[in-house]
Amino acid sequence: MTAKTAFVTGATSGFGRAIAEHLLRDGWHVVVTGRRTERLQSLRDVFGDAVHIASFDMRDADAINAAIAALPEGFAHIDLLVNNAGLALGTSPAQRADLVQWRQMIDTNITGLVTLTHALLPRLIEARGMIINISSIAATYPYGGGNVYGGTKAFVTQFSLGLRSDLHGTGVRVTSIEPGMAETEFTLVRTSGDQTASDTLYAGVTPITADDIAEQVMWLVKLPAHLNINRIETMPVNQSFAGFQIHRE
Ligand code: NDP
Ligand code: 8X3
Repeated sequence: MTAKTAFVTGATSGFGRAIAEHLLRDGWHVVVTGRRTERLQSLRDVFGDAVHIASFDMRDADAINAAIAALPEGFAHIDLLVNNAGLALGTSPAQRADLVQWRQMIDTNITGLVTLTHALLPRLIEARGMIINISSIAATYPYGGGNVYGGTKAFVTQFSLGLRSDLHGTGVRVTSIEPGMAETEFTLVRTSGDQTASDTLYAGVTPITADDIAEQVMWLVKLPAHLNINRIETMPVNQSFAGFQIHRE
């Protein structure tokens, strides 16, 4: 049987790398993307010809389209798109936030994601395939300093539901995965490389792991073709909700 092909963005680290590895171990062909090409090469070193490296910046539409146009035979028919690449930058309240960081989150998490999805939709429809978008609990639950990051993830969740509507009748399935606190390089990136801040955030917690999310992806891809899981929201047991804040005059 011909191997199925997945396109996994942000496969250099965290969820994306774990998702790529789980799919590869299950016999899939995987197009892996990210800016740090040497990390993508390390996947190819382990999994060989089942891996196609497409190194580009999600903010560069021309590079996205060129990478898709250059997909070799054996990787051109896409059965699964995992829109995972993304980031949070900064934890400051809106009134002290950096506009450059805000724009980078929007350009990556929203504009890059929709550009890539738009380009791959014809292939996904032809394959009666599946789209898995990595959103976040930040899409639903606001928190101080989450401002634009939460806004980008609310977009990802709502875009996922909208895609389901538009793709009605095509057989293409769409799921929004919405994880809570997970230990990856996410906080290191968010804090511009502050390892202490990252270690402090996860101290005394058993966070979600990248493998936990990869296992959700594997569960989704093995479901019978007549089922669509719209959203999966997951938190570590150590994480839950806090109340509203009241400012008293
Ligand atoms: P990591 O920082 O470990 O991984 C992020 C991935 O995104 C990397 O592979 C990175 O690749 C890629 N990426 C970021 N910016 C770009 C860009 N401009 N162009 C191409 N690739 C890019 O974090 P996670 O694995 O945690 O994050 C994966 C997704 O999960 C993100 O969308 C994040 O918002 C979401 N998420 C994370 C949670 C968490 O607590 N960790 C919880 C909920 C959702 P490279 O830098 O090599 O380009
Ligand atoms: C990452 C989870 O709660 O840090 O999307 O925003 S959170």
